[in-house]
Amino acid sequence: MKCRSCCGDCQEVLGLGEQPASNALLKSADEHEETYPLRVAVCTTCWLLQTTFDVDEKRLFSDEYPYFSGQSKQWVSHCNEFAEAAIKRFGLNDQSCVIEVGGNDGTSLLPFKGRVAGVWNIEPSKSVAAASEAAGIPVKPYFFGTPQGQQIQADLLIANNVMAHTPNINAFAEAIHATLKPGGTATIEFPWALNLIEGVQFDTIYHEHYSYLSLRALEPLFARHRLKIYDVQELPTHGGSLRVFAHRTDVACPRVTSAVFEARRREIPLTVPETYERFARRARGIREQFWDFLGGRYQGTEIVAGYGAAAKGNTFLNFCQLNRQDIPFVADTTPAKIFKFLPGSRIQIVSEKMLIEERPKYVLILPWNWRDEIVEKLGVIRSWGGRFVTAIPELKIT
Ligand code: DWN
Ligand code: ZN
Repeated sequence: MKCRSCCGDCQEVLGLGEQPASNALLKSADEHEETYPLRVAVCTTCWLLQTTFDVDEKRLFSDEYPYFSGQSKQWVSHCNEFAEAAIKRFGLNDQSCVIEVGGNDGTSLLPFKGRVAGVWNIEPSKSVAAASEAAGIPVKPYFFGTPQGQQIQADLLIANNVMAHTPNINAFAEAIHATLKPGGTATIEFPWALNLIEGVQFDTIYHEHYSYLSLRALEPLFARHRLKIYDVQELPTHGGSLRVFAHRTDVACPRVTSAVFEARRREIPLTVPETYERFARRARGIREQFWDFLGGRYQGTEIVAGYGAAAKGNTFLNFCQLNRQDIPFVADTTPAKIFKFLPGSRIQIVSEKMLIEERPKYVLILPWNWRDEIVEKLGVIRSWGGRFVTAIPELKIT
C-alpha cells in the first residue's frame, strides 16, 4: 500500500484481526455490526505508522460518539494547565481567537472562555458538540480539512488527539495553515508513536486512529504545507504524548528549540525495521500472558471485571478474542456508555456501583493510562481482597 502522507511504500507491521469501530457501542448484545481488517503498516520513506484500511470517518465519528473528554479529572487539569501556560506564552488577550479542532465536549476550551475575544470548537460529532454548546463553547460542526470548512483564523489553534483521526492527513495539514493567522501557533498533541512502539501500546491502534504520529513523520508533511515545528514538549497523557508547536513558514518563524533536536534524536529507532518486528512479537506475547492469567484463576471461578469502556480496551479485548464468558461486565462512569455493549466482545457496560456490588476478585483496568486515578478511586475493592490488573506493557497485578 501507499503512504497516506507521502505516497511512499509501506510495510505491514502487525495484524489485529477483523475489528469493529472501537467507539461503536451496541444497544443490544445481538445487534449486527460491521467489522473491518485492522492492520498497521509503516512507510519506509517518511516512517508514518498507519492503518491499511480506511473506514469512512462519518461511520466512526457518528452523532452518537460516546467519548466525552471531561470524564477524567486528570485530563481536565491537563487542559487547565495548558490554557494558563498558553495565555502567558502567546500573550493571548481580548483581541485573540482560540480554535480547537475536535474539541469534543469543550473541556479544553473552557479555561480560555472570557479571557480571549472568542473560542470556537470545530467538532462534527453531535453528541459531544451538544455538550460543548451546553457548556457555552460554540461549535462549528464540520470535519476539519473538508471543503465546507468556514474561514475563521486563530492566534492559537489547538489540535489535541485529533490529527490521527483523519484519513486525509494532507488536507488536515493544509487546513492548519489556512486556519492560522500569519503569526499564530498551532499546538498539536498526540500519543507519541515512539512510546506506542517502545511501550507495546498496541491497543492504541484502532480504526479511529488512521495514523500514529511522530516528529519524524510530521516534519516533512508540515513542510509540504508551509508549516514548521519549532518546539516540542513531552507529556505524560495517554501513555506518553508529544505536543508540537507549529508556525507558518510564509512569515517569520520562532527559532527551533533544542527540544526538537533531542526528540529527533530519540526517534532514530523508528527508522529501523527491526524495531517494528520486535513490537509485533511483544504484542503477541502480551496476549499469551493474558490468556495464561485468565486460565490460571482459581478453578475459573474468580470474577475478572473490566473497568473503563475505553476505545483502546476494545482493541485489546478483541485481539485477545475475549467475551462475557471471560469478562462478565465492564464498568464506566460515562452516562452515554452505561448499559450499552462493547463492540466485538459484546460485554455489557455497567455503572461503577454495580461493579462494586459484584465484588470481583480482579479489576482489569482497560484504560491503563488512567491507572493511578482509577486505583485511587476504587480502593474499596481491597476490602474483599480484590486486586487491580493491567495488561500493557506487561501483566501487572497489584
Ligand atoms: O483518541 C482518542 C483518545 C484521546 O480518547 C479517542 N479516539 C477516544 C479516546 O480513547 P479512549 O477511549 O481509549 O480514552 P480514555 O480516556 O483512555 O478512556 C477512558 C474510559 O474510561 C472512558 O470511557 C471513561 C472511563 N473512565 C471511567 O469510567 N472512570 C475513566 C476514568 C479515569 C474514570 O475514573
Ligand atoms: Zn510516507
